Amino acid sequence: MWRLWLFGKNFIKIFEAGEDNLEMELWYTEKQTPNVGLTCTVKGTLFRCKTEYQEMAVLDTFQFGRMLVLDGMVQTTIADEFIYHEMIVHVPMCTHPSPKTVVVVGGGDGGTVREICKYPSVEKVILVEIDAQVVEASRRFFPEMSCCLDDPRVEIRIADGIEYIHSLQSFCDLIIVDSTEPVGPAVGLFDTPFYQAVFRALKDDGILVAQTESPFFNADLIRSVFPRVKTVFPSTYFYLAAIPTYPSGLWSFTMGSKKYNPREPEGTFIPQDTRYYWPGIHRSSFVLPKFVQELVE
Ligand code: AG3
Repeated sequence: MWRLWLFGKNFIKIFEAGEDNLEMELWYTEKQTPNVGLTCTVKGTLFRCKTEYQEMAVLDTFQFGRMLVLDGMVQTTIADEFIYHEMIVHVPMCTHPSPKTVVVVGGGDGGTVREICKYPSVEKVILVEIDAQVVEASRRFFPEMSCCLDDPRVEIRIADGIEYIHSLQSFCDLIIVDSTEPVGPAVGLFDTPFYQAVFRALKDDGILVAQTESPFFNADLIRSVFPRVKTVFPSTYFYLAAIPTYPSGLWSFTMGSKKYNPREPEGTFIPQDTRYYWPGIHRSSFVLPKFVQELVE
């Protein structure tokens, strides 16, 4: 026997009437491409709503724990968020000798901010998230990720990241674009005018890092985005991480740098409480399979 309990409009929880197994299986599928999906059994839907910008769901999955889904796309899960957040943060942070001011565009879940806050050199972190409800949901359902949002160095701005970056000049050491896929309000985050604004917003030795999707499924995006960053920054780099819940599991990051070379990182502080990142992974993440190398040549 199973029972569905409804709390208010959105909060659905499933309780087992018996002692052990649920008799009914619930599955969630992200259609990653028209022909491929990621499918997980779910314990239940913890939260679901339509925000001003997107449709949001927080699912409790058996395999990956709590999962944040925006417009049907898995953004992050308790089980594998550490890989993405460590790699989008520590690779640029350890490349720079002493990053003090960091701006995060997107990243309302707070996972990226949590990793940045590990650095004693950091004086100011500005999180620019367009959707206040993502931040609220993360505070409520993902305390593991949102835990540093109240760090005194962190300022949260609910605003359009593109407009905000355009307002800055020689302001920060690092800009991290922790965005959703290039749909809706995020489209402009993958375009040349935005990268030009990022260049102006950075100090003379500043660094840009952006998540740039799967080399396997999003080759066209990488083939167009990488040259855009390259026309704006004196040096451009491309690196990879293995993230189980993202399409194809192989994920990419693009770095634009004014001065520092990530292959010769200059950071003196190396975070120790990581589970994916370490100096060996830092170096090896720039070693690309041939088919990926071809995308960025
Ligand atoms: N942002 C990138 C997630 C993209 C996943 N794509 C997909 N599931 N089709 C992650 C934000 C985490 N802070």
